[in-house]
Amino acid sequence: MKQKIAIEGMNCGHCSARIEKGLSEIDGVSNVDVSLENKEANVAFDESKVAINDLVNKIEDLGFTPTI
Ligand code: 9UX
Repeated sequence: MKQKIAIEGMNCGHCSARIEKGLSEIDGVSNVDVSLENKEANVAFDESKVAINDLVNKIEDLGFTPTI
């Protein structure tokens, strides 16, 4: 499935790159697009392997504030 997640706290392109890398490393995530401009991530994943909460927790661990 695909999920859009709003993200507060990104201030530069390195922030969005860190989130893209972090989400991409989760087993079962197939595509990640993080937009600094739009303050959001669009993530495609296998819902038998990944819960939305796993995505939220990863973004929080990286120091940002996600909202579904
Ligand atoms: Mo850029 Mo983001 O210097 O945490 S990496 S603001």
